[in-house]
Amino acid sequence: TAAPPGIRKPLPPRLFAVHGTNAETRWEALRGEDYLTPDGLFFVRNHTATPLIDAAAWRLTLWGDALRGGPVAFTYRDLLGMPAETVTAFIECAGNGRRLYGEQQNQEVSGTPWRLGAVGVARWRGVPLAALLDRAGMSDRAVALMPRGLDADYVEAGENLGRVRRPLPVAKALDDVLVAYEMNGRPLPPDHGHPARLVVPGWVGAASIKWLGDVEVSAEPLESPWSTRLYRMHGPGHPPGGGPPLTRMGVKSALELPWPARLEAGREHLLRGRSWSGGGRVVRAEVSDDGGVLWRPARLLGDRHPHGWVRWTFPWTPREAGNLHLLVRASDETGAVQPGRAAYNVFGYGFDAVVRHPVLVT
Ligand code: MTE
Ligand code: MO
Repeated sequence: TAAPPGIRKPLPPRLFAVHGTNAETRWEALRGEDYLTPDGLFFVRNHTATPLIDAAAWRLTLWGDALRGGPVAFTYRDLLGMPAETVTAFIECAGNGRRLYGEQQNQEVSGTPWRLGAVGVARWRGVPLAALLDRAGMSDRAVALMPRGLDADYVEAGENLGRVRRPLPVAKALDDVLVAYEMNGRPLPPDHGHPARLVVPGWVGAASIKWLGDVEVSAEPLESPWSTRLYRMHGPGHPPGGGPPLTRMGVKSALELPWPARLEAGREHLLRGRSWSGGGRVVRAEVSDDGGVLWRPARLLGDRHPHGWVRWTFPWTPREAGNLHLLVRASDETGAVQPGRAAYNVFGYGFDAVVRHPVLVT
């Protein structure tokens, strides 16, 4: 089935300078789409406006007291000339599902009220950050990196927090972080970080800095508001000042249905959906239509990338008209299972509970 009309992003960002974008994918638009989220349906989360950067004039500078020599700048051509790697990975906002703290747990949280559409899977191609650090001469003294975007300073409630930047542990950088210049086989679109962005597989989206301009390589720990205040769990049950900086995303599932969905009674519907986890491959997805008493397994489809999602189908015949909820519960290869309730925190990060998808059976 084709996506319903009017849900693709209608105009390219060249025509508008949008000051802060929170555009989430509609899950029903993914129905009939392939494994990857098409660029035009991929959610966008910008703190300010999408900068338009000329790739030919762009430089990525590595600098800091943990380089053996001075700063090293890479051009776009330099990147294209280095050995490339490809990774299929989701990017997901830490606050994806935030709205469900209110809708489902009756808890008030602050931040962009995403439902479940602040996630997408793409095939990213670029150069491992490890290769750039190696060329720049990172010394053994390095303990922290600070990748920073070229977009404008972010001003929140009158306070200038500076350019979007978040410390990245050296171990993760050396493991699987990519400096990506392609998304789904084409140069990165402006909204997704052209000419180059980080892709930090499995971790909160905020780690995947777009419009990457420089990376500080430091012998001392580094911090920014995106690590000290934002992207930590605050509130009752969490340490004063917040828990540790958020890294890996939990397990989640979504149905490729409108919210609420309308389905006809007395005939079989082939439900489709996707489940994913920052902890590793999803190995099981189960569906319940009776509030979570009886769970039946969904059929997992082929493609399963460790940092991507798994698609599944579930044939379902609603018996009679009325309102009900469809529930999906997934587990990943580490044994993590979606809980019945997500852990409350003031900013509403990490909503990983089983979602009650409202359905009107007609
Ligand atoms: N990088 C920069 N430079 N500026 C930003 O506003 N937003 C971050 C991250 N990288 C952001 C950024 C957040 S919070 C998320 S969730 C992801 O980018 C979103 O990536 P996408 O817009 O490509 O979906
Ligand atoms: Mo985000």
